[in-house]
Amino acid sequence: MVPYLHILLTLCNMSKQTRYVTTPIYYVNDRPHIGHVYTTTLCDVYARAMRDLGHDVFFLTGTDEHGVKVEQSAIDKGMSPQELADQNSAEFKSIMGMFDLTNDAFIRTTDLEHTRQVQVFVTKLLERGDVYLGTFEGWYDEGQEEYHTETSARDLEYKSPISGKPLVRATEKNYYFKLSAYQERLEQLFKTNPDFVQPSSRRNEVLGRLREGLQDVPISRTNFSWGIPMPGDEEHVIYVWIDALFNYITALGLGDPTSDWYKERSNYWPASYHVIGKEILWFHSVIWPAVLMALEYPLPSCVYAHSFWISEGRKMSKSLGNFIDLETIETYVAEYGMDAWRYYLTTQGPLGATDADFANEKFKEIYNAHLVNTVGNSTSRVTAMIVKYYDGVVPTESDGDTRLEIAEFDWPAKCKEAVTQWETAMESFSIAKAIEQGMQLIRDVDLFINDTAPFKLAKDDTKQAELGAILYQCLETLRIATLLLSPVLPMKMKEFHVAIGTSLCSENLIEVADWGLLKPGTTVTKVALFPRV
Ligand code: ME8
Repeated sequence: MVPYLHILLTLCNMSKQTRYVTTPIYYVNDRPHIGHVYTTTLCDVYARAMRDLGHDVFFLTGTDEHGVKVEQSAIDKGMSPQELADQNSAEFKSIMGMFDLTNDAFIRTTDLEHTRQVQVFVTKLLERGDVYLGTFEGWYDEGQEEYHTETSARDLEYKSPISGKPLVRATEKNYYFKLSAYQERLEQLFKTNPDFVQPSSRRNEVLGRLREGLQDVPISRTNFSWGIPMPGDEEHVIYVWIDALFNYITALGLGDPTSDWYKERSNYWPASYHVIGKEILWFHSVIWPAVLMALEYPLPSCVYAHSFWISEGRKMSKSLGNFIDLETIETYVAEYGMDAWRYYLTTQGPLGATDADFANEKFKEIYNAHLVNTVGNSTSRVTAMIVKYYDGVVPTESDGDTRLEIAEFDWPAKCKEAVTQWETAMESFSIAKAIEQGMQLIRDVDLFINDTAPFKLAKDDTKQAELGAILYQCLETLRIATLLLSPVLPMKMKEFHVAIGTSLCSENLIEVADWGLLKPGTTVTKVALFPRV
C-alpha cells in the first residue's frame, strides 16, 4: 500500500506546473512605503491563487543593497554600508510578516550565494565577448543609478525623470555589455511574443524606444567600492543594476549547480511574472532579456509593469513628505483590518496604465460599499437566517429527488462560470478582474434574496421546502464566492469558512468550488466580518 501511495504522490507532484513570481528587490537606502507593499501584495495574491489552483509556486522578494546611494547614506549616518544594509533590509523583511505576505524566499544582494553567482555570470559574459572594456562618455542619473546617452539625456532635458535633479556628465573607463548585438533578437521577441510586456501600452513605449536603436551599456563603476568586484579587475565594481537583475536567477542557484538553492529551486526558471513599477521597465524588458539571451537562458514569460500610487491627488515625493509610509499604513490596518487594506490596494491600485490616487475618503467609501455592505452584509444575512429558521443547521437544496430551481438563477452554472473566469484572470495577472468574479456572485446573492424574499416564506408553513432550497443556494454560492476572494481576504474568508463548517481550499480550488459540496446538516454560526467604520 505505502509504495503505491508514494508513486501516486510522485505522479501528482510531477503533474504540478511551476509558477515563479518576483517583485523588484527594494533599495535599502529608503524606508518601505505603500509602493513596495503594493507590488509585494499583488504578487502575494497571485501566489496564493496559484497555490490554491494546485501549482508549485515560488514567490521571491528581497533587497538591493549595493551602489553609491547606499554607500553615501551609510557615510552620512556614520555607519558602514553593510550595517546600513543589515538594518534596512531587516525592516523590509519585517513587512512580509506584518502584511501576511507569503514569499517563499527573501534574497539580499549582499548574500554570499548571490555575489558569487553574479561573478560567475559576469565571467561567462566576458568569456563570450558579450562584456568588454571601453570608455563611456555620457550622462548619469545619480538617484536612479542609470546611465543615459546624449540623445536620451537631451530628451529628458538633462534632468532625472524621477527626482528632477540634473544629470551629471560622466566619462569613465568601464566594462560594457554588448546590448547593441541583441537589437534584432529583442525586436523579434516583442513581435512574436506580444504579451511579453504587460499592460500593452507599456509594451508600445518600450518598442518605440527600442526602434531608436540600442547602444552598449556600461556595467561597471570605479568611483566607489560598495559593490561586487569585477572578476579579474578589482578596481571596478559591477554596476548595481546588473548585480540586482541577476537576483532573479541567483535566488534559484542557476549560477552554482552544486548549491542547495539550485537543487531546490532551479526548476522554477523561467519566471512566470516579473512584477515591477513602470519606472524600471527598460531594465527588465530590454537589458535583462538581452543578458539572458547572452547566457542562453530561457526568458521570463511576462514583465508586468504597473503604474504609480499618488497620494491625495499629488505625486509622492520626499520633498513634499507625503509618502504613505509604514506608520500611515499601520493606522489604516488598525482601523479597517489587514484584509481591508489588501482589498483596497489590489482592487483600486494602479495595475493598469494609469496612476491611482490613495485618498482617505475613497478608502472609507470602498470599505463601506464593498466590504461592509456587500461581503459583510450578505454573509451575515444568510448565516443569520439559517440560525434563525433552522437553528443553524444547513437545510437541503432538494425536495425529495427534485432540485428546486428558483426563478432565473441557475447557481451551479453561474458559480462554474465565475470560477473559470477567475482562473483565467488570475493566470493573466488581472488581479482586480479576478476578485470581481467573487464580488459579483455575492451581489447576485443579494439580488436573489431580494427577489425571493426568504423572510416572507419563513412565515408560510407551505413554503418550507422552498425556503430551505433558497438558503442552501445562498450559502453554497457564498462558500464558492469566498473561495475566490480568499487570496485577497485570507483572514476574513477563513473566519467565514470556520463559521459555516467548511474549509478553505488548499491546492484544488477547482474541485472544492464544485457546486453541492456544502453538506446539508452542517452547523453554521452567524458572522459579522466587517464592522462599519
Ligand atoms: O527600483 N507606486 O528599487 P526601489 C507603486 N532596486 N509602486 C511603487 C511606487 C509607487 N509610488 N514607488 C515604488 C528599485 N514602487 C531597484 C529595483 S529590481 C532588479 C531592482 C514599487 O526600492 C514599484 O514596484 O526604488 C517599483 O518598481 C519599486 O517599488 C521600486 O523600488
